[in-house]
Amino acid sequence: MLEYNVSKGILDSYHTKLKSALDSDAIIVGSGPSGLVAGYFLAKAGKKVVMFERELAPGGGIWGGGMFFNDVMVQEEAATILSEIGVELPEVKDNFYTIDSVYLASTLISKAVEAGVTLLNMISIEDIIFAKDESIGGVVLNWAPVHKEHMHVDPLMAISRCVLDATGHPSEIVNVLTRKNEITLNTKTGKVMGERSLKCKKAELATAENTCEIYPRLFVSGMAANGVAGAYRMGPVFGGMIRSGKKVAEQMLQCIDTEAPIYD
Ligand code: 48F
Repeated sequence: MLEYNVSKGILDSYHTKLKSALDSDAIIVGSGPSGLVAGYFLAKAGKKVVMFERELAPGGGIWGGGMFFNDVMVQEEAATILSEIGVELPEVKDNFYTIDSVYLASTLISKAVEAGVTLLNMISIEDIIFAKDESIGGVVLNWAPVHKEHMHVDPLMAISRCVLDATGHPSEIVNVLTRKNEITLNTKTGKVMGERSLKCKKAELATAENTCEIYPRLFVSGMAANGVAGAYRMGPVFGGMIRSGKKVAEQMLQCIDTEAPIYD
């Protein structure tokens, strides 16, 4: 009977979680630093937040530090945000905190989940759903191994008041939106401008600046925001990602408090 109860317990619990995730205030695609910080602040504000992550381990690019040396750098400007979340900071040196990347990833994940984010890993978002007025009304999901194995399996769908593309360098959600539909983005050219090469200082400032509602009810944060806006990359410096996560949460809160999308 123990065998039966273990299996039944997991199935009951997961299906309750997944069914509830089908209708939320905010869907966050990607659980890197910007997505986790955004999720934390949205959930803290009392919103129903669902985060989809295609990998087994949430945390995105935090774990690997720089070239597997598992430390990351965070500037003073982002330190207050980390303290607010409950991340303990080491001593500051030359305006930088060098933070153990395993500690940062695991703490941001646990703080986001404790705040109330429903984090569903091993699920990949492959497309978006349009609401009646052509704003974004949700996402199309499938098990990540279905994509990895190129299986022909139809997906399921989840609706939401707003969606965040926090997929990092590939800006996957914005790219699928523009590839499949003739739409205009909130960028200088109206299109995806593509990521530029590495320029730390400029890229760090640009990450927060480029964080925005890129299309009605679709937001971008972190490297996805820079990739869409034609900005530089920056390597293992994470202050911009953290500031971007907090900024996008504030923008999404305003969107959530407007009228809900209407569906056909
Ligand atoms: O890349 P990632 O860590 O995003 P970020 O918040 O942070 C970037 C930094 O890690 C680093 C950097 C800092 O200086 O440049 O690269 O912009 O995390 C993105 C997460 O999204 C997941 C992916 O597995 C990763 O964990 N992801 C990407 N596409 C999808 C996805 C998708 N279609 N569905 C679900 N998850």
